[in-house]
Amino acid sequence: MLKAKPSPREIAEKHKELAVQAEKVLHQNDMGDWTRAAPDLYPHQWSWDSAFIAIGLAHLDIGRAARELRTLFAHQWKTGKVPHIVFNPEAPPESYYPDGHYWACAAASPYAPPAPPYTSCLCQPPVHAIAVSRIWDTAKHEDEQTRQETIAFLHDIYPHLFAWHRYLATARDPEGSGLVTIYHPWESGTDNSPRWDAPLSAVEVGDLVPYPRYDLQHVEDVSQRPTTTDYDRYLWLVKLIRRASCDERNIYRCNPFLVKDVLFSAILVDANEALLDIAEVVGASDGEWELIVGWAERGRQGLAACWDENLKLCLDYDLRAAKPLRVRTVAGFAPLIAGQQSSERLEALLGVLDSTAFKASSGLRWPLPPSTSPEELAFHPRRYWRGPVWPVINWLLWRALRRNGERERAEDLRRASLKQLESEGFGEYFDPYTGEPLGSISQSWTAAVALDFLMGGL
Ligand code: 9WN
Repeated sequence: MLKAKPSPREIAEKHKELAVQAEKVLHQNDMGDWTRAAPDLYPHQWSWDSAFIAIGLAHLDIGRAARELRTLFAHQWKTGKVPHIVFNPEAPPESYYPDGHYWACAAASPYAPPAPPYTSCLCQPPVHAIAVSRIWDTAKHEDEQTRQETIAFLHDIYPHLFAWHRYLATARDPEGSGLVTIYHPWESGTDNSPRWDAPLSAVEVGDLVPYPRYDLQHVEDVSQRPTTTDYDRYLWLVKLIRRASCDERNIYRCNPFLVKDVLFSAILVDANEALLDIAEVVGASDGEWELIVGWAERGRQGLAACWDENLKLCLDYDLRAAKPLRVRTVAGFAPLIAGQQSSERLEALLGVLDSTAFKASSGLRWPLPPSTSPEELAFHPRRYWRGPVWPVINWLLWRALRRNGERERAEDLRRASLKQLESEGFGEYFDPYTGEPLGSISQSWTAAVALDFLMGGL
């Protein structure tokens, strides 16, 4: 028997101090209309970070949450793309590299938004419509004026979200596979994951001028960040994308890194469902409604085709090498995030999540899934996306479990996440064995998901 769900007030009361601290982090990183991803390591506006941040802000100030996304979408490209970074012109020099000047060339594209501020020409997973629908859910419990203001926000943002999803369903999926193609590991949001080891190793780095690694100054131990070999490849890919004039067709034709990303694609399915909620409120046309439904269906079919019967997980697909990328990471749970798969597949996915390959791996500080399975050779407990636990991924899985009707499992995940955050604070990621916070401190999206965990997803 499930215990009665504690009310948001009871939860908030129990973890009052965590809520106070999370709010403090968001205030500290607040730039007025947008939020730095982190105070030192990431002094700019990152795309999917902002979506998670808006989800947290919705519990503090709905208007400010809406503004976070309005600011980001003010820099949307004419193609519909939402840039992965909007560079803060006031960021201290020597704080993050590659910086706005490095990307300035992107502004030369006829599709780029007015600059400065400069934007990168990459993108990140589309959590935005999910954030907007969460803002709307929260506003429903507020006074009439807040509700009306939020409805006005939904009307303003809907066409931007639609254009963003259409871009992903077309320019990023010319094959009509239902799966989104990424051009660079930074687009996956899980940059240094072993998911990208094989396609990255095929990237032959040419002439690169020496470049600074400011990121290494902001972590305690350089092993927490990507290696020089990885960074050389990241920067080389950026150079190639610039050389292709940031033009989609050129990139598609020439880029050595071209991968169908299952986590990105699954988030798009979830986001398309969320977009339907918004479309209903704003009274979108039947034509748009049908397109969105079609994108979600195609996404699910695409993910089903990436299922690996032995691993019982979903695998990314390397378009250049024409083969699946066989490594067990949290991205493999993509069908759970997309939802509505067969009960057989759901059971198989839950079995892997609960197994020693992930949550039940021996010696874990909390039963939370490491970003890469400890049973993989590439696993490393402290290196970035190669093993540490990421609260935003836990949030995505928590949401996915609830959407799949797995309320008890979802509750367990939420409880363990709250314990982790209460004990260790708002690190960027955490060592799965010692629990130690790693990477950046005072990471905005970690604080944001803590608030939403506390509010029980209301
Ligand atoms: C590159 C800001 C971002 C997150 C990504 C995370 C990390 C950047 C970096 O930080 O990526 O975009 O320099 O490592 O991997 O998911 O959006 O928090």
